[in-house]
Amino acid sequence: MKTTTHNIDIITDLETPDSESINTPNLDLPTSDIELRSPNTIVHMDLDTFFVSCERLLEPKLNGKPVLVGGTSDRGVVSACSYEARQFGVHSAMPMRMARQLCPEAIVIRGNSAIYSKYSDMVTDIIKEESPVYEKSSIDEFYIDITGMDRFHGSYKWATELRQRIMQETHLPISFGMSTSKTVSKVGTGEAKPNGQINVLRGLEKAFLAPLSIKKIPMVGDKTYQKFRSMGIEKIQTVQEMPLELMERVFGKNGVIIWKKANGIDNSPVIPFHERKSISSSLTFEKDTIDVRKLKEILTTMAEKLAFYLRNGDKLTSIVTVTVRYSDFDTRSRQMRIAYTANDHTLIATVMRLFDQLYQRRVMARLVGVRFSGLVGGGYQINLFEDSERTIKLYQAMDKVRNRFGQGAVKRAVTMDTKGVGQMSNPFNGQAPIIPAHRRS
Ligand code: TTP
Ligand code: MG
Ligand code: MG
Repeated sequence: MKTTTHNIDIITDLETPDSESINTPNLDLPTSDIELRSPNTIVHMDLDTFFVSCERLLEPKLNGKPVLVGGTSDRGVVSACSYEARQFGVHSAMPMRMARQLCPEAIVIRGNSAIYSKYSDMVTDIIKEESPVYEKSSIDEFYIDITGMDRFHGSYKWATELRQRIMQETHLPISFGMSTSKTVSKVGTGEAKPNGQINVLRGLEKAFLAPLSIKKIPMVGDKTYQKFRSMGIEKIQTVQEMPLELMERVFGKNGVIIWKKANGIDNSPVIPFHERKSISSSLTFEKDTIDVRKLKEILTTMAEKLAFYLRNGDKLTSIVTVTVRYSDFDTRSRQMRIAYTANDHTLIATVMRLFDQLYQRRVMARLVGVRFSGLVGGGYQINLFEDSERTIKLYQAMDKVRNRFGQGAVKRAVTMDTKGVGQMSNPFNGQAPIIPAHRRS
């Protein structure tokens, strides 16, 4: 079957895309300039032990107890853990087997992602209603730009009231950090947790960060942390005092960014969250077809590739849409809301289900397409609690091979002979940004 057009697009909901202003943090200013030129007020909010808190709403007996949500088999991993469990050294993404050994009295729950998505939406609705500009950066966290609000209303008072409203209406504990930048506010939220709030005043960013562990800087992962430790560095203050050139020599480009973050320099804008932002793929056939097996293979390939892009871009989707255009141009779409995921097996199964419901007319098809929308960022590669450690490692290994040798390097058996779904450049990693900034900071 020959194909004529293949499209992959990132829907941005922008009438006039402004690729210049996208997601390109302007970090080039010295601190003193930033302090003068950055009157931004940014709030970062993150729900406390989110999945566990949802479970506690449904079962109050879990309050005050060590609780783990995650894969319940021995090979599963911990998605969320209560503070009572953290005291035993348990943390997210730890193999469940190890967590159980560390904290044998923990109550382990398999979880229900549909419920977490529902609560995530409830919190989002409140923030949407109250906030001038907000970005949903993962299933349970938000950045809100309230620059200029001081003139009308105390910004700290505003953030405090918003937090109270969220807690009263959803009964979920949430913490926030407020400062002049996203980085400092996010670190602030971490310090305020559990169940707290913090305001880092302008000019005090460096002093606030100085005594904290370098682990607290967003983007310092395990590997980078170990490298710092091998250099004898533990506190952010030491990084603040290091020459920028040294950081660049040791850590490359990332070293410069880490150094700037450590110094509280971060001008990156809050990028408004849009429900409809999406990634999609469609294919118009040169010759219309009625070959259901072939159509399914193409849709599987599309879902697989789009899911790979989501994972590579650290995104999760919550709405799947399948479109079929018949030879008479009659175009039908069907969509389904699902719990946030970036997993091939969930997404392919959903696409197949939608296609089966949709392709009822049994007449020639001219085009098929898949769209993933309702995207959010995830601070982790794969977040589904039902994933076993093995599945997560499998996806990570597959993605690694794809990143090295190209997307065609690893394929599911059913898609092996699918041709015509062309190679696509990675829409999240290339220059083209996923969400254009609607405003400049
Ligand atoms: P986080 O906000 O990172 O963690 P948390 O809300 O459980 O705890 P904290 O009070 O420290 O914010 O993640 C939000 C939810 O996302 C978390 O409850 C479960 C899920 N998650 C995963 O599924 N896998 C992961 O690796 C992480 C980090 C989170
Ligand atoms: Mg959280
Ligand atoms: Mg979070």
